[in-house]
Amino acid sequence: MLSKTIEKALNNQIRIEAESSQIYLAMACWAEVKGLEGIANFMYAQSDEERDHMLKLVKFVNERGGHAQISALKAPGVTFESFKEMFELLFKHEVFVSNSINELVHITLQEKDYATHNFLQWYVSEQIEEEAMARTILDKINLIGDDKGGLYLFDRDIENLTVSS
Ligand code: OFO
Repeated sequence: MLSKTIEKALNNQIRIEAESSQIYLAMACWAEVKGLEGIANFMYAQSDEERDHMLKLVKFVNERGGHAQISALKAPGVTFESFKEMFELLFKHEVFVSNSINELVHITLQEKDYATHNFLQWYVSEQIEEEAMARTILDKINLIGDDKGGLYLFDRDIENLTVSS
């Protein structure tokens, strides 16, 4: 059974994962209208993954005697200065999510909720992977700089960057 404190903290994370999905969906749309199909597909997949992260939390909260809250979401930014800016925002957002998961893990220890603590370990590992992936992408984008040909090749190759869900 979840304590009210844990239920509230998990519901907050549900909203963050839902907002992450929207943020990446907006990035996918921007890349698509710019004609960069590979980046768009990659971001659509990221958006789907974030929705899965949200659903996993929703099910956990409901199964543990809580009630998952489906709340209003903050609208994401829909345009970007450049792909570099877009991927910088993605990286920053993943770091923000990692901090939020860490805080959640901290609360479970304070509350002595070891079941939720155990459940959250999957998110801890996932964030390590996602931060690493975002950093790899940023490194590549920084190498490319303003080179259009480089961006074209990057767009072709980005779908091969595999991420687990
Ligand atoms: Fe939900 O993993 Fe990224 O943010």
